[in-house]
Amino acid sequence: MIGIILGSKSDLSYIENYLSLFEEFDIPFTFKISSAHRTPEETKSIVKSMEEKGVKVIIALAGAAAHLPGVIASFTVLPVIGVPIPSSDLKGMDALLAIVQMPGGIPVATTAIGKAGVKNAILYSFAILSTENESLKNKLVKYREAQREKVLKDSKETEEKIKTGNAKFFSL
Ligand code: RP5
Repeated sequence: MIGIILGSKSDLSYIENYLSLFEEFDIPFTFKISSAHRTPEETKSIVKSMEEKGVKVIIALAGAAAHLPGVIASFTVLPVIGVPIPSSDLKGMDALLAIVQMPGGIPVATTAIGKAGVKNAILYSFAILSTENESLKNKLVKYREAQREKVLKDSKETEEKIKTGNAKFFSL
């Protein structure tokens, strides 16, 4: 259902920790490394093959002059989410601007730079699928609820910890 393409093996460390989200949400995914400038023809075949296999959203990670998401979007009308990777000396600002500044007509959604961007790209792809999948929508709601509970728990625990000595701490 979700296709992932990395511009280079050097981008792998940014997504490794989040691949478990596919298991957690029970969403099938496929994965390839393909470069827009080193393997342009293979990139096109991969996109076409993803379309044939029923992929609904493509997530593309790319750093530096990050043209991969735009090139992918040139081959398909499927939603493409580009994640700027901070792999260059410009720490992802180059990739962010390259991905976000797509000329009008060939849309590419853009996330934050790096790991937060990768995590959100995956969750956003689930959100797209959830518009036609009630059970997935419920899972996303539960995922948000767990984050809310964690913040409340963190606040309570931290409050207890900092109430030390004779400080005039007051609880809300
Ligand atoms: C981009 O250039 C890749 O997405 C990677 O982030 C960056 C550097 O690639 P390598 O030279 O490490 O393969 O194409």
